[in-house]
Amino acid sequence: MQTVPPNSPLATVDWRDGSLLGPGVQQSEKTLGQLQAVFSDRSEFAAMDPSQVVYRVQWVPAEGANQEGGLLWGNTTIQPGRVGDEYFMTHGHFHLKRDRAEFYATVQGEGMLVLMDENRRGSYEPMKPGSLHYINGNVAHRVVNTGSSQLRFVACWPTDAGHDYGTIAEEGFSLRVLCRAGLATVVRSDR
Ligand code: S6P
Ligand code: ZN
Repeated sequence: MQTVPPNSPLATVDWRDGSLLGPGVQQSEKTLGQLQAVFSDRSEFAAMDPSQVVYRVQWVPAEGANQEGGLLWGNTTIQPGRVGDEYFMTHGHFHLKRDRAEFYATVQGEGMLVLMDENRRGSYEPMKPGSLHYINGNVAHRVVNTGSSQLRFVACWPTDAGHDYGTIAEEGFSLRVLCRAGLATVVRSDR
């Protein structure tokens, strides 16, 4: 009988921090300067270094670009920090294909997953190591690092979901997470 050789796994996840290793792994980073549209305190923002990295993303495509029915796996690492009272956070987005859902699971740190539907109804879920979050389709999502260390989470989402950043850049989220008397506090932020 002939033995059958195995295929190689897509990549390796280091479960200590969620990071990915492998030839197909891609990465990007967002600096403070690229997040000008999202922080509310413009004068505090202007005094900060725009080249400072706020978060890094890794992902690995399992199928070709925009493949309907395919999935992507990735992770995000958000640095601790604030612009004035507002914690460092991701830009946040709707999916371009609005009905595409997503999973997030927290590996390290603490934070908030901020959600908003297309009628600007907002909600949020605390993130801590092990917390699993399901993001429905048609819901914008952003992660805020409310802790004093890195916040790291893994994610799985449809290959053809895409990102609509423009709607968030123009209209913002309806909730903001601010540090008030040392505590992470969620406030309404309607435009
Ligand atoms: C992709 C998924 C994440 C984010 C990442 C950065 O659908 O939600 O990988 O891309 O957390 O956030 P943002 O808002 O800059 O894409
Ligand atoms: Zn997403």
